[in-house]
Amino acid sequence: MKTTIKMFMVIMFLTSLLVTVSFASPLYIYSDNTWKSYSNTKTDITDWETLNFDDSGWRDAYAPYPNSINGPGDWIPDTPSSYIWDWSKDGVPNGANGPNEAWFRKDFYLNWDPTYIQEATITINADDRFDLYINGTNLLTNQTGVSYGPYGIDIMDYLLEGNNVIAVHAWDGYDQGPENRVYEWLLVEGKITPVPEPATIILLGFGLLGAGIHGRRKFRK
Ligand SMILES: [Ca+2]
Ligand SMILES: [Ca+2]
Repeated sequence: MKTTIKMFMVIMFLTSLLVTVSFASPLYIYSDNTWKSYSNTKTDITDWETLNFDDSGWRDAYAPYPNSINGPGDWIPDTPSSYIWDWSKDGVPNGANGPNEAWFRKDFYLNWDPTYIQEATITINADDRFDLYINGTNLLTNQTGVSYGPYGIDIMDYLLEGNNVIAVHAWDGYDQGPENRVYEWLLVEGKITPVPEPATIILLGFGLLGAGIHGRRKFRK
C-alpha cells in the first residue's frame, strides 16, 4: 500500500478518536432574573403553562430574592441559580412582602433531537408549594411542603427539539391555610446531557473501518 494512503488512514483513524471524545456541552436551566414572573388572580391567566403562551406582558423575575435558607441550594455544579419570586412593587423585597401566589416561565432552546438526550433532570423546590410543567405537562404538584424537598424530576420524555418552556406556579403558604408565611421563594436547577452526536458515531465507524483495512492488508503481506 502506498505510504500516502497509509498516512491518510492513520490520520483518519486518529481524527475519529478525537471527535469521539468531544461531546456536545450539557444545557443548564436555572432560576435567575431571565425568567418571567407574574402574580394576580388565577382567572386572569389561561394556558399560561403552554409553550405558545405569550409572556411578553410578564415581568422579569426578581433575583436574587431574599430568603431564610442558610446557603444556596447549589444542587447542580455549573448552575449559578438564584432564589426568585415575583415583585411588582417599588423598592426592594424583604423576602416576606411579595405576593402569596406567583407564576414563572422560562423558555429554552434544545439543539438536539430528544432521542439523543442521555439524561435530563430538573431539581426544584419552593417555599411553600408548587406545580411544575414542562411544555404544558404537569410533572409534579408538590403539596408536601418545602422541608421535604428538593425534588428531582426526570423531564427527558417531555422535551422537544427547538423551543421548550418550563413553567412553575408557586405559592407561599398552603391551600387549606397559611403556612410559613414568612418567606417566599422558588429555586430551580436543571441539566440536560446529550449523548454523542450521530455524526460522531458514523465518523468513528469510518475510522475503525480504515484501521481495519489497514491492519488486514498489513497482515497479508
Ligand atoms: Ca448550582
Ligand atoms: Ca413561605
